[in-house]
Amino acid sequence: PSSMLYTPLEIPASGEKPFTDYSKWRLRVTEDGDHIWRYLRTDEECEAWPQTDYDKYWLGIPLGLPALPPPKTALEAARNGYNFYKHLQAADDTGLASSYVSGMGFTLEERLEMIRYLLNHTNPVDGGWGIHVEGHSTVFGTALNYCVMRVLGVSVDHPALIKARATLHKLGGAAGIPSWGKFWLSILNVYDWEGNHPVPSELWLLPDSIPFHPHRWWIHTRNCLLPMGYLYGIRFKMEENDLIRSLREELYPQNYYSIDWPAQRNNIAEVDLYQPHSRLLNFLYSILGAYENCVIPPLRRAALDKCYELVVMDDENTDYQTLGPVSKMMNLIVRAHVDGPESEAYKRHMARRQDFMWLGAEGMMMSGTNGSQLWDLGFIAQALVETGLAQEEENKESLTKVLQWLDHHQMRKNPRHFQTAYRHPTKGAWPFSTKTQGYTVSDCTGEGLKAVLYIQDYLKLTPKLVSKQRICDAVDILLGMQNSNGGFASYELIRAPGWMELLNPAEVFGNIMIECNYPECTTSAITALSTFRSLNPTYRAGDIQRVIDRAVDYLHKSQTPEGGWVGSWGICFTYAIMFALESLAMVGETYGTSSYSHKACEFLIGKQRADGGWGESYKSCEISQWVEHEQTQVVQTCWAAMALMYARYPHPKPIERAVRLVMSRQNPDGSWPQEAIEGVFNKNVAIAYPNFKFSFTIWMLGRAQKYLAELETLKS
Ligand code: LAN
Repeated sequence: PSSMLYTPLEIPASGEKPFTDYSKWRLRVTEDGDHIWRYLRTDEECEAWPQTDYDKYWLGIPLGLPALPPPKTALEAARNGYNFYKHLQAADDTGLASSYVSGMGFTLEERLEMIRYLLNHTNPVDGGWGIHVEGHSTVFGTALNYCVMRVLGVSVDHPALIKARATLHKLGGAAGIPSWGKFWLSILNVYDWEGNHPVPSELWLLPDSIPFHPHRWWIHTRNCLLPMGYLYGIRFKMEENDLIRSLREELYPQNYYSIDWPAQRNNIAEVDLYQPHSRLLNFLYSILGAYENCVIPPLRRAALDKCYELVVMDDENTDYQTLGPVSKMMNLIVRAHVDGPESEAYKRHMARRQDFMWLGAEGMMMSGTNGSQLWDLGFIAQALVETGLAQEEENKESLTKVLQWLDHHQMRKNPRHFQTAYRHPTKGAWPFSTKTQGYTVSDCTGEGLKAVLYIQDYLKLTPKLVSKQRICDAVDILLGMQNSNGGFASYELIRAPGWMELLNPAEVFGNIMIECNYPECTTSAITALSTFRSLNPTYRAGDIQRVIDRAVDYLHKSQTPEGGWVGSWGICFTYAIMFALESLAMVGETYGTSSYSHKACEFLIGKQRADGGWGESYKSCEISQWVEHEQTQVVQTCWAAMALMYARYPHPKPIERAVRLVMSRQNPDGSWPQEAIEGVFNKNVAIAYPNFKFSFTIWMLGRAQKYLAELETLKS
């Protein structure tokens, strides 16, 4: 409603300094592992709830920790690293009242810090925004973030917006925004629905057995296209108000009211285009476009009802977090429209939105998930055990907390709406973030399982919290996630044929229509199975052997002619090679024994830089070819060195040089500075994993200490 219009704000030209008092922000970590940033208003509140080290760290406030004794060895550097990282381990605040911030809209402080985040991430050259923080300016990034700034209360003549607008117009204006942008602008009523290709909700009424039924699509794609189908079907749009009318003038170089909207459906700005439509898709769009002119009302109604039902099921399965932030905000609109702003659903959605809002030193952003809790814990747990740091008395308490967390967040049953919501089983699995979100991910289950086994079985110092039965549940889930050609996908089995990719409508994302196999996911799954088998040699031993054999076969076949593997979730070859070589080593294939491993090591060695490190750009992921980064990257140097060690690379020099590089970048307090972005998704979008600079450094350095010593003894 128009009453939702925010008051205009006076915003400084630069976002360098915080717009709110950073000493008043607190990260609340609930018993269920949710992360919620709160702004305390009074001094009494601040006194009663002092800022923790992890609050300060993420806010960019110096912790003032003393310099640690300068490390002389790799292990000492790893120990210093964990000494620091431990300060960021959160404690549950089971004591605090679980009252949710449930105002409508955003608080003033949140608005200010979101504005500041966007100001801090404009492209320094042209003032636009890209599809991710390191990308070039696009119409998608610039038009959407421009709208966000305006909605939040930034005035039309703010210097940053003047510059962004000029860039947007130079790129042709918002008319050429890619399809998901067309969708959001239409929702906001600053783009005509006629300018969108149809999003047919009727697809959901097809028999489930049809090869292209939407339940067979990759889960993120279908969970977004589902509420999109609903909102397109009813042509939902925001009520017109002064801001909307003004945006219609600001976003376009031409007169909004004279735009030929149907002609915009295929108008995608050159700078944005990553994956052009296939001819098949354009052909289907012409049929669907004709159908939109003569929809059969009862059929549309039935389709919309089915979409709504599925939206509700996803809301209820995830306690209103939904699968991810994009589907979440779309579901929220559907529920607001159908259930109304007074409904419980609406209120829960508002409350749950907080789980996705993250405050960093540069302001407030929305994250790609409600955190990366399991993922980060899984790696650091294994790192501590493998390096021996876990056995050190001072880390015992911290490790016990890790195990408790892993125990709490294993899913114990299948989702409430299970087959009806087309869900993959969850019993026994671990999610990427928390069990409330509750989606099985193959590699998260693998890393979660390994972490539990490492702590419970390799160390004798902790109670066994996760029972044998639950461990076996995790094994069962993993065994059930292998695809017919031996690989593992992300959330589910591959449910549709490969040609479905021809229907990718999103222009800015690659590989999103169906699940596919990933070397990374495959490795996490089979290394977990193998770790399990070494401790429990009798349980489903035959199945485990078969799964591992087929997975290794998949890895052999997916190696590129140059010797690498293409990574899909981290950047890029460096990331995937680390995983693949871990898998191969597990079945005895190393540098000395396997041509696959040998070739991969040589490939990596060929990329080592003069300073001893590695650096690969996110652009590798876009084109599936190695692209060098301008700078050496600590995290990638660790991945590469880990890969060489998995492969039992026989020459110490390259590993020693990597160790020196990583140690040279360590701060006196044990931490490492943030460098370039680490992760990626859908080929074209980079995403941050800020804890990798701790887990992989500690892990690599600790392993290297042992590995280099071993090589030394072998030599003598
Ligand atoms: C993630 C993050 C983790 C990642 C790994 C576990 C590393 C991977 O091996 C499997 C896939 C998974 C779980 C993954 C899938 C896609 C996610 C959820 C993300 C990259 C984080 C954000 C992204 C999601 C699609 C972002 C929402 C944006 C849309 C455009 C839909």
